Amino acid sequence: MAAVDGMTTMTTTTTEPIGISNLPNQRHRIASRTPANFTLMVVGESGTGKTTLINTLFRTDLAPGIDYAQRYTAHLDKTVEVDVIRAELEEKQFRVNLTVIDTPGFGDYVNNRDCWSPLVDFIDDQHESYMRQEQQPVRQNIRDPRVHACLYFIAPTGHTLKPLDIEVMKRLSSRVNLIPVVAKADTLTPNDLARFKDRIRDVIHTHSIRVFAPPLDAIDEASADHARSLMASMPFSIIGSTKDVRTRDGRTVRGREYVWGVAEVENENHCDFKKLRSLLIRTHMLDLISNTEELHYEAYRQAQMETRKYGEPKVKKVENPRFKEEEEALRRKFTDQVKLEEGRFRQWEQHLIAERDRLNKDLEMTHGAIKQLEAEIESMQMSARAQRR
Ligand SMILES: Nc1nc2c(ncn2[C@@H]2O[C@H](COP(=O)(O)OP(=O)(O)OP(=O)(O)O)[C@@H](O)[C@H]2O)c(=O)[nH]1
Ligand SMILES: [Mg+2]
Repeated sequence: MAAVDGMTTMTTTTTEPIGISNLPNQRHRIASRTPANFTLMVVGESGTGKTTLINTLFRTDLAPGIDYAQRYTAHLDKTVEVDVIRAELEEKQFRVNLTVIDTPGFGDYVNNRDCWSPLVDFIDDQHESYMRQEQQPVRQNIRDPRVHACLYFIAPTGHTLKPLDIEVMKRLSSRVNLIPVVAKADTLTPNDLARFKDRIRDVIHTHSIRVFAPPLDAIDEASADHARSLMASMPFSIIGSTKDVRTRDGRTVRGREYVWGVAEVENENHCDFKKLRSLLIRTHMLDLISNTEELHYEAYRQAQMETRKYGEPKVKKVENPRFKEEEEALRRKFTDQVKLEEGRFRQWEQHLIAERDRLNKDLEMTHGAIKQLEAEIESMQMSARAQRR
């Protein structure tokens, strides 16, 4: 028995168990009664295969037996706006309301400054929406829009992380469970991929980017081992494909076909897709949910509570930096156009003045000529009159 701050902690050593070891089963039953909400977001440079991976996840055994083609038809064109895909999954009485958020790729612009801003705002807005709902008197139908996991797609350059990746990952990792993935693993040789992963891990460590790590204090040794093996593979290399192809040994698999063979999505020697799926869906979905609740949402809530009064609406940032840049460019273009038009107007004005002067001079000359003619006529008339007399 030990006393801590006036509280008494007791350790019972009776042979009769009190039943707390049954808690995991209770959790099982609770979980099967109310469906869990799970939201996954994909983020990364343009063309790294985000949309393809979502389709790959949807069409493999994420939900066997359900035809998702109707619910979500594959479209592999450039994603231009945030796309929200919803699905209800059910397996052995467990129900999960899954939401996948596909975002447009960034990095297409010459100046990519602040390109992370819409992504960060999106995640904050979901926290805000949940917080506002929590503050309402009636909270039965509360909808949880918070993002539980964010897959960050790293382009398979084989070098290291780009400064833009570091910047975006830093900002995301303070708000959401960040899971970095090396996209298009089939484009790198196994050695290059291993070296690339090492370098990424180094950069992540050097810049103190907090990526999601499954808890290692699991109940049993096997789960702890599994968590450790998942961590060792981070960042997960992935291959996305929506097509079934035939391997040389006659199997039909989801993969990408090359002249020298097939890169298989679900082959652990080819990529870590299975590990990633396991982390997201099979083994660590609840950890991702509770980490969001306890760490990221709590940090958001605290920061907001410190800066505004209870129930006060959030001050909306009016402008997005990229829109601001566009606005400035438009304003510059407008000013240039006005200057050009003004110049043209001035030239035209000067031309008109010169023309007016010329015409005035003409008029003066004509006037002078008329005056002279009149004088001549008068003198002629005078001389005629004098002759008549
Ligand atoms: N080699 C290879 N190509 C891939 C892989 N995944 C996707 N692709 C190809 O890469 C191209 C772009 O894929 P998308 O899924 O549209 O990329 P995205 O990241 O959604 O692109 P944005 O929406 O523009 O940001 C397509 O031609 C895909 O077929 C992969 O794992 N390996
Ligand atoms: Mg896309």
